Amino acid sequence: MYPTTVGGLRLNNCIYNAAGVWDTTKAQLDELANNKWCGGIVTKSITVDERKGNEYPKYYFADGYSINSNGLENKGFSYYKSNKPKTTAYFYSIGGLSNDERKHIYTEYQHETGSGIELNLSCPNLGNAGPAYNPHTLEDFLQTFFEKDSYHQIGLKLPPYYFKEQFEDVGEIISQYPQIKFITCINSIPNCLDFDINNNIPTIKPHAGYGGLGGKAILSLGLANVNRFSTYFISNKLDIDIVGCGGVTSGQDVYKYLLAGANAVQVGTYLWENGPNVFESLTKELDLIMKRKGYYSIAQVPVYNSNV
Ligand code: RRO
Repeated sequence: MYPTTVGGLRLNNCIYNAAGVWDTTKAQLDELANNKWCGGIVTKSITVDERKGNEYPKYYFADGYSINSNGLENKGFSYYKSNKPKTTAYFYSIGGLSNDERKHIYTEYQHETGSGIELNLSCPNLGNAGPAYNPHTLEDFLQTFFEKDSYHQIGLKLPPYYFKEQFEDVGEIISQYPQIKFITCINSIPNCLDFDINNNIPTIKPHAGYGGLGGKAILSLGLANVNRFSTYFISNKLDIDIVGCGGVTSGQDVYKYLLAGANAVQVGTYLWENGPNVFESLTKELDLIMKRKGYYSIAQVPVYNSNV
């Protein structure tokens, strides 16, 4: 086991689920909580009211990658509060369909001790894109979200960015809000399409077949996003944790996220396809690499600084 902290919360292992995977029902949450290898739990992204989400089929998996357009299916915000498992670090993923709704959900959760908040500003499958897709909408959102003198401690789930300037712009905006204790990079890649060639139709039904790409295919983009932010935070002496997410299917991949600068790693598609036993196998694979290198703590992994 490799303990870590994310946004001030202690996790007994640095590997856990990605928001939206194995975290919608009480049975799933309990299964994660009872799995000692799963270091924390993030809920499915939450709205005030229960949502059925988009029509089926809304998830497709083949050849190591997935496309989803789940559409924020969740059981509503009180469900995730009353069914909070006792044992593990628990993060509410706040979805919300508007900025007002995000704030409303947040005010219900903010003073709960022992829980964290991962504010999802990057859902790829809603009509209007989440505020983090554009630095200007991100800045406007954060300005209204953090009222003066209010006490907030949150993390942000960010979309993938592609250009160095984007990381600098977003990094600078984030640096102005000491309430932001961690970021999670990356959400699925929006606007992806695949075909079922037997039937000459897209593989998923909502939004004309377009959805968010996850799985092995997005590992290197996830690593790059973690490392760009890690390098920015180190250069600017910012104490913000980074959770790596995207494309993990082995202990090697977990180790790569640690090298890139992550404090913890979330697992999405691979967990969805194989179930919670993956936490044990990923940890044991990571353990072999760590032992081979003589490391006993993730703090010993030499974080790569790309500012050269
Ligand atoms: O529910 C979804 O369709 C969804 C969300 Br909120 C998200 O943040 N990322 C994703 O791939 N799917």
